Amino acid sequence: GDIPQHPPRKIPSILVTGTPGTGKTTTSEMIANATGLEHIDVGKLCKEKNMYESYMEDFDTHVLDEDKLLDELEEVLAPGGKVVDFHTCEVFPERWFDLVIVLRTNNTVLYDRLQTRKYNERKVTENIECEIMQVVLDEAKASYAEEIVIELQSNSVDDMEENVERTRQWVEAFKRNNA
Ligand code: DAT
Repeated sequence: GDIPQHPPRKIPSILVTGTPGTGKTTTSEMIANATGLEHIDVGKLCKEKNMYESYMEDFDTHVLDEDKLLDELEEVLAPGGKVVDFHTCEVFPERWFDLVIVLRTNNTVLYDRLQTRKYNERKVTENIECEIMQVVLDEAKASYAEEIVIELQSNSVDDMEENVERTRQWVEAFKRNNA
């Protein structure tokens, strides 16, 4: 018989991804407030539960313990109703998400945001290059069905508010269609 694609969900789960500084956490928090979905900040969770295998000093970056993270999130994501934010998306199973939002920010705006964060110069450059090369967008397109991946500009507060409102409407439609 047919293999079910994912368990039927009445309430969707959304992944918000993008290069660091594009606005994932801020936007996800606003989506959670607007929709009642629960915000899961994966970066914060990794820090709190120390889900790292090692640390790369040159890149000022921790290497993720993916197995530990996936085990932790599997139960949390099972019932749906989550807005998950993380800077990479290829680690997650496709079945977890009904919508994948990739936030995009132009170089100069992103540069300023990363400077403000006191990232070292190498980390700033890495992330700007990642954004220019649209690494996360390509990753999302390679990892999820084309029709559930959307790219949204996140350069201004107006952009952010529009993105949140658009997502709120999408969640309402999903709930109506799956009631
Ligand atoms: P991320 O979670 O992708 O690393 P963030 O939500 O922490 O990004 O945002 C980084 C900073 O930039 C934070 O001070 C909020 C600001 N910001 C994010 N998106 C924005 C937008 N669309 N317009 C204006 N400021 C934004």
